[in-house]
Amino acid sequence: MAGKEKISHLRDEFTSKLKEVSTTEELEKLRVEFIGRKGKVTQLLKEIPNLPPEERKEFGKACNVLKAEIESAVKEKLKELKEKEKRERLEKERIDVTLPGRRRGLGALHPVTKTLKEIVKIFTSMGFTVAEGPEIETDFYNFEALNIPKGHPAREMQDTFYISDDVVLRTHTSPVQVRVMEKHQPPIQIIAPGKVYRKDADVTHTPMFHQVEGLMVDEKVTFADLKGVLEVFLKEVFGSDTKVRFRPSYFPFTEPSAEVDIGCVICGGKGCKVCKGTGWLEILGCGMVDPAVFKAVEINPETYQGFAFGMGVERIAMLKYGIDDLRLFFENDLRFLRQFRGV
Ligand code: 2NM
Repeated sequence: MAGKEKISHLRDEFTSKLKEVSTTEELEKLRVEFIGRKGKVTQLLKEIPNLPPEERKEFGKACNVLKAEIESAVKEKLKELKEKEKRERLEKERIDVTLPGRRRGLGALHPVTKTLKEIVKIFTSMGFTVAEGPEIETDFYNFEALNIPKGHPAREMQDTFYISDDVVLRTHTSPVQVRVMEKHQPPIQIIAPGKVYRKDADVTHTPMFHQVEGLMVDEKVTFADLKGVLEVFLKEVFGSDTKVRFRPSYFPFTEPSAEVDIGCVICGGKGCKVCKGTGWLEILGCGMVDPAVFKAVEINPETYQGFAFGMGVERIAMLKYGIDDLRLFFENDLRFLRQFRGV
């Protein structure tokens, strides 16, 4: 084949192959195939010495023209392909900014938290202030100052977690009230909500539960004040029709002491499994602060009287929401907890 024909043949071959190229990688392969170091055009240039001398110049020139044409065609095509690839990439990465965002599922307060907050709200609306204190207490604040000396049966009754001989996990929130009375002279009107710990675990007892205790101390505070405050409280929590009764009882830190029952919220007083056929539910304990407690905190019992009360939050939450198994509060099963959204 004559030199000129070879050149035009190569040009046609390149042109038709270029049409098939659709990626930058393919284009680079094609460039190497024609004008790379061992490429077809480069190969032609190497044949120059074999040509008759008069043809060499023209043939060399034609080869260089073809090489230059290929170079510029490759450059042109590269630009085109890069733009095309960029367009495709942008299309793939496109996001619809008008799409609505993914909504976060709304959480719910735990039923114990809800109940605790409601109890606190009722008492603060009656003028009580929230007081807090340590969950790890000394024997003095948890027992001694509350008229529960060593050897007193209430110590064994309360199944205490001991950290050392003298340090315990508080078994009630009364030590908070002892600390307040020790620091402040009356008038005192506080509630102490929080976690308490007792060493028992069965179907109706957990080693940690929540309590709210209350304390009001002033001149001339009477049992009638105690009755009034607790009746208002119980009618707020369980409804204004709720029946309330006071039964004599015993606590080391109050005298006289009473337990308070409400008419059964399950059967309405007819008698059922929850109230064990009595029509009444025990809901809290209370009494007039024993003079021995006042003496321990240097408040003069001749001048001041006070009432105190205490209740378990989990028990109130169970009755309020009709929950029959205490363990549900501690399993954190979302199917249970989600039912308290918006309640
Ligand atoms: C109860 C029942 C009766 C009580 C007594 C005191 C204090 F510190 F003033 F002595 N705080 N809480 C008390 C009284 C608690 O819980 C069932």
